[in-house]
Amino acid sequence: TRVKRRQDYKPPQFLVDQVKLKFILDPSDTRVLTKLNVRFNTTAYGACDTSNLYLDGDSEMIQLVPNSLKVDGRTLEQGKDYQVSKTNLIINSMDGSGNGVLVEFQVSLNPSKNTALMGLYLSKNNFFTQCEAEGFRRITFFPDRPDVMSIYEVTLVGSRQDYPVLLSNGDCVESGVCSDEKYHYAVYRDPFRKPSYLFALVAGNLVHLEDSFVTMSGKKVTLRIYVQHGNLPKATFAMECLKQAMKWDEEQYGREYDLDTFNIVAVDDFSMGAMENKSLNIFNSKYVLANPETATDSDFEAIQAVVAHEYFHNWTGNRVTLRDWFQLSLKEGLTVFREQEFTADMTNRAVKRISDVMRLRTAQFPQDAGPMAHPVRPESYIEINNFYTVTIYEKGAEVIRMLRNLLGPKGFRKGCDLYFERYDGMAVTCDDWLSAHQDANPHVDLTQFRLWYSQAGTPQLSASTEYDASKSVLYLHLEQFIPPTPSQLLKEPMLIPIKVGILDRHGNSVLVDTGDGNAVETKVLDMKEFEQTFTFYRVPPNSVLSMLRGFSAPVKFSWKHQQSLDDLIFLMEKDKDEFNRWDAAQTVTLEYILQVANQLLDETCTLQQVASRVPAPSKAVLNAFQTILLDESLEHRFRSTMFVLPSELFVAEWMKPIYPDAVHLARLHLKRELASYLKRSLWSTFRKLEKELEGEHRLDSESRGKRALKNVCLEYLCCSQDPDALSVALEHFRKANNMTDALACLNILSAYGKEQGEVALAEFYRKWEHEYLVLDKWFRVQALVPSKDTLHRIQTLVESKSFDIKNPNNVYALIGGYALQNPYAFHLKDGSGYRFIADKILELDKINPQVAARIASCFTVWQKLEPNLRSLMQKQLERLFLRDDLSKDVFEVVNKSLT
Ligand code: DPP
Ligand code: ZN
Repeated sequence: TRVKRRQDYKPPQFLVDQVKLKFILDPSDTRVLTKLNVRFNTTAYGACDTSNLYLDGDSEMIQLVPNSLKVDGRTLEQGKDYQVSKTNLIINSMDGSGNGVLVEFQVSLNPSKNTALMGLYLSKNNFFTQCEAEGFRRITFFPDRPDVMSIYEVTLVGSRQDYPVLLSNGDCVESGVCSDEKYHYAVYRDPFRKPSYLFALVAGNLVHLEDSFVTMSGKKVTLRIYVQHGNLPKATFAMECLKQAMKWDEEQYGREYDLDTFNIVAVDDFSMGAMENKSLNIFNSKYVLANPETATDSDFEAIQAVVAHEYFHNWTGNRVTLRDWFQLSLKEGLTVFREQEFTADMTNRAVKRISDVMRLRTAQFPQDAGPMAHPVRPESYIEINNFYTVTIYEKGAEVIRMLRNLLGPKGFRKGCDLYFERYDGMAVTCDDWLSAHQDANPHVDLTQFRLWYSQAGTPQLSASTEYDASKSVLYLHLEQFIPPTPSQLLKEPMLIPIKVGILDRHGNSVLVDTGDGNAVETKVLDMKEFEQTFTFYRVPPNSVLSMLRGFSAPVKFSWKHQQSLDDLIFLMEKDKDEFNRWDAAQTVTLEYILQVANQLLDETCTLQQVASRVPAPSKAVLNAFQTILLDESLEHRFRSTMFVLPSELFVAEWMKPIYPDAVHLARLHLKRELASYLKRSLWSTFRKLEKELEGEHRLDSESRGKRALKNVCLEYLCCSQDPDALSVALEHFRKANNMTDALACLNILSAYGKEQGEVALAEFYRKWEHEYLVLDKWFRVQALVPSKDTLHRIQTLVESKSFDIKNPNNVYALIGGYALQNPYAFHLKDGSGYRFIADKILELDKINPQVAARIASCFTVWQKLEPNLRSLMQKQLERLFLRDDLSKDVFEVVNKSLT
């Protein structure tokens, strides 16, 4: 298996100016007539007599139709003029002068067999494509790399009855009925040059919602969302989001949409979230379809984010695209950042920031500390599909955020403007992105900042202070350490922007005065060395530092000498920075959970025994939570977020080795302690909010916040299995008029109520049996039941008629939920959880390697586990490794995990 390296990049030998494709659509034998105008790349290589043309093509998917290959009209002979291998088509002795040459051929393919959902495939008898990253080579032979950009003209021919809708990128320039009147056709032209990964087609029996948007220069754009029959009313929310996103990108970045139509198509079978194909976005239906009966508040928020994300790609990804796949974060990190800012503007900035950081800490930090750790711009890969990661996306977005903080909003905008102006229509690199910002901001030196792109691993930042009372001076000593990661043992110090504030004992802001004559409420310290001391002047005694406000850098921060509980509680209650109030609560609870977990290790004990064995959480902490719960001046949503304890996955990051059961018990113990101390306030808050929410369902952000807090209260009330609380939850479940409440109750009941959980699950199933997206939630709820019996439940469910292992959403919900998000149920002492998942990975690998590899990432943690689990997991990895029929995708994960 070949490793691809960034350093080996070479420009393409041949360019393709024009692509003409004609699809004759048939479920089992689709024909693709391909015409390519190619030309030797003399700019990069100079002219030569002749050169071989290599076209990528996956021969397992596509067959070249015999005698169809012509060059400039001359039919070529296989073996003599060209060869076809497993991975490409090589045409010998092509003109190397740089003049255009016409290459024509026909391929046949079988979309109905395409379970990998990469290339052209069928979903519910409709045709869809997914080409990013390397799916186009499963449609036709082509130099399938993002730096080959072409103008496309696409003709679709298909049955009028089966495929009334025919779509591709760009504008429809012609359509009509074929001479055989059973068929019709449509011709699309996309005026923008694009890489093959942005090609798309859709053909099927779909309906659409239509709207329009007038751009800032007054151009009217037709917007359409295509869905299956019956789903139209569920598309209206996504349409609103699309218009919001279009407007926001004009206002914030001056970016206008550039074609007359913009289409979104929803599909149930899709390996990822969505895809930004030029003017024809294809979406996993769960990020399009929503109404309050079937979708939760979080679903609505996810739809808003994903619709915006894909739309924003039109500039960050499509107009300016990637030179090679090592640059993936150039479009993804930037687009995630844009989407996060958009969402923050549309909803609640602090809460959005908190939820993004939760995700980073729960998913990205472990990745950055494990065998799959890679820099934001990776140096090598075996399978690029494995690099659509939280590091490329979420850490990539953090890097952009730091850059903007470094340059200031104006400087950042100047850099972005220059980037768009300079590189429009080009395929570029992360270095180009930085050079645009450097050139637009000559007063800032970005040299050291570049390390964020090349060094993997989460920097660890530790701090201590010294106070000189006689001078009112506070010294802050900082140290950074970047842990070794695969193939990167020694690291250079990074530029870490640290936003700090100072509070006096009463909670008033103290101006941060570093002696530069500019004392302000918050200041960004640029940490550049391994060790560095910062001095603050005019600091009153007993002041408290508020570090890393807004999470100004993606680092693991800690105090050398643990911060006192008093200080943490003080920050929780008084910090001016809402993010840091939440973070102080996280630190307080994390430390307690760790303390308990480290005391339990692998002792098997009940929660009652835990309670009698470990110190109770401090009254001061419990009171602080009480104060927050009852503080009406705080937004509901923020209060509910304060009660989300650090996830088991995040807690495990801090435990060496990891005892998953101890983490689970310790966390649940704290939850129950909080619940019992706050019982009365939880009830009163719950009742109050329940009243306020009575009547018609509302989707505004205040109502969403109320629901979130109400359901958090209910969860705490039920976590000790109090029968009264559980019956309220069941009643609440039954009368819920929206999915947010129904699902929250279902989660609570299945986690904490034995019989009530079963009853609710059965009722839910009967009600929603025929709603595909809702059933997916039903699977996930069961995958997440924190019980040692969950495995049996999953084993039954995967065999049930409702579960389809070919459907990625089903797999992510049930198998992924279990293996990746439910440590307590997954880590079974006899290794049966691991064995089951390894079996499923092998089964999935034959169906959809990309999905299989994502599931396989649950094994990357093995070296950090306690010895028994560690060796059980290792066995399953070795079992996988010994197979000689693994896909590149799964092989890469397994191989890296074992080295
Ligand atoms: N480029 C897609 C995204 O929007 C993934 N294929 O992230
Ligand atoms: Zn994206």
